[in-house]
Amino acid sequence: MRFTRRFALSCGLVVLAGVLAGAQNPRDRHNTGHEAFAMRVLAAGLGNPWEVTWGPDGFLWVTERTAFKVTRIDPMDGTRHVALTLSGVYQSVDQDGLLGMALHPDLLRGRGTDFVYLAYVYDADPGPTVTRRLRVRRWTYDAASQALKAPSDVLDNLPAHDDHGGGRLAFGPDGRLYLSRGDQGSNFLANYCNPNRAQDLPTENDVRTRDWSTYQGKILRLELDGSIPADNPVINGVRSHIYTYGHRNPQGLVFGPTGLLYESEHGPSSDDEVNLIAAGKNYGWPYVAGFKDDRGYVYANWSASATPCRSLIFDTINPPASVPQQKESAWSHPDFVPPLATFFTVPPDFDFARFRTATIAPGGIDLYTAPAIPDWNSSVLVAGMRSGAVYRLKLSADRRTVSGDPVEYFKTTNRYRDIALSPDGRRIFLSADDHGSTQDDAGNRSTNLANPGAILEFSYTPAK
Ligand SMILES: [Ca+2]
Ligand SMILES: [Ca+2]
Ligand SMILES: [Ca+2]
Repeated sequence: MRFTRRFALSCGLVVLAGVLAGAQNPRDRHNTGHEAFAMRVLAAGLGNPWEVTWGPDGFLWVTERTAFKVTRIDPMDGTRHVALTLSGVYQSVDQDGLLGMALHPDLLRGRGTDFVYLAYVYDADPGPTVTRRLRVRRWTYDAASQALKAPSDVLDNLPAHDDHGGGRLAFGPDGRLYLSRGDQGSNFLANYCNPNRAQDLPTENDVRTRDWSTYQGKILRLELDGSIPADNPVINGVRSHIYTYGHRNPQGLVFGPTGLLYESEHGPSSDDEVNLIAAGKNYGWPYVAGFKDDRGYVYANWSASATPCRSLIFDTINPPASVPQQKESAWSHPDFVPPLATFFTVPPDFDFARFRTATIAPGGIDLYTAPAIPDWNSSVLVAGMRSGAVYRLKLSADRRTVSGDPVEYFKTTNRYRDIALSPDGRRIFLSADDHGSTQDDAGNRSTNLANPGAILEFSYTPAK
C-alpha cells in the first residue's frame, strides 16, 4: 500500500472495524498477565491527574492538569491535601494546563532543598490573543503547612501549542532536570500545514538570543537554574538544552537505578515507541516511526505541498500528489536510534481503514525494579490511554534491551495517564483522565470511562 497512516477518529467505519480488529490488529493479539491483583479506587473526580509519583513522605504526589493543583494523596485511605493551586496556567484543550512534576531527590531530607519542579502551559500574550508557552518553575515544600511556596522560575518561553505537548519532567541522577517536548502536532490533523520541527536544531545565535523555538519534538536537559549544562551534547555544532531530538509526543520519561533513561512517545497510527535515551541521539521522527522498516508509515510533508497546503483537505491514507512523500528507508542519519519496543508495528499490508490505529497512546512510564512480583525485576511499565491497559516490557539483565513481547495488565475502560509504584513494589497506582476515548473490555472504542479522574490502586496478591 502506498500510504497507510490513519486518523482513527474520522470515520464511521470504526464500529465495524472494531469487530474485525480482534483477529488482525497487533494491539489485540497481546499476552495477558497471569498475576493476581486487587483493584481499589483510591481517589476519583480529580481534574485529569497527569503525573503521579510516590513521595518521600509516603504520599502520592499528583498534578491535576485541568484543576491546576498539586495534590498529595494518602495511599492508605485516599485522603487529599492540596499543596498548591497554581495561578497563571493556561488550559483549553487536552494537551495543555499543568503537566509534569519532578521531586528533588533530597525533598524532606533536611538538606535545604525541599524543591518541587512543575511544567505548565501559560499564555505569553497579555492581550486577547493566546500564545501558548511552557514554563518550568520551582516551588519549596513547607512541611509544617503542607504547602508549596516561594516559586522561582527555572526556564520559560518554551514553545507550546494545542496538540502533542509532551511535558514530562524527570530529575536525573546527575542532578539535572529532563523535560520532554512534543512536536506540537505539526503535520497532523488541524495542524497539518505546520512544518514538523522535530529534526530542527538551534543555531549559536538562537541560543545566544534565547530563541527556543526549535525545542519541539525534543528531550531537554537543564541545570536546576534553567541554564544549559556545560556537558550537554554538541549537536550540529551547537550546545543547547537539547539532549535528544526526533521525537513525536513523548509523555513518559523515567530513570532506572543505574541511570539509564527510558522514554515513551506516541506514534502516528502505529508504532508508539519505548526508547532508551542517549545524549545527542536522533530518534527519527518524522522520517521514521518505530523501526526503519517501511511498514505502515510514510513521511508526507504537507507543509511542502506544491499546491498550497491550506487548499488541501487532510487525509492520512491518501495524501494528494502535491504532498511530497518519503519512505522511511530513504532517510538515514548516523545518530539514529531505533526503539526498544513498539506498540505496535503492523504487517506491511495492514489496512488502517479497516482495522484502525494500532497504537495504545502511551502516557507515563515507570521502571519496576522491586523483588515483590516474581520475574518483574526489571520491567518497563507503560500506561496505555487508548487501550485502557498497562503493558509490561521485561528488560534484559543490563536493562538495555527488551526481551519478549509486552504483557498486558489492569484492563479497564479508562485512559491511563501515568504510573506510580510503592517502594516495596507491591502496589501500582494509575492516574486516569476524566474524559476522552479508550477501549472497553470488548475492544470497542468507548468514551464512557469507568473511573473518571481517578487514582486506581492495584495490589499484588501472591498465590498461596
Ligand atoms: Ca509517575
Ligand atoms: Ca523513533
Ligand atoms: Ca517504521
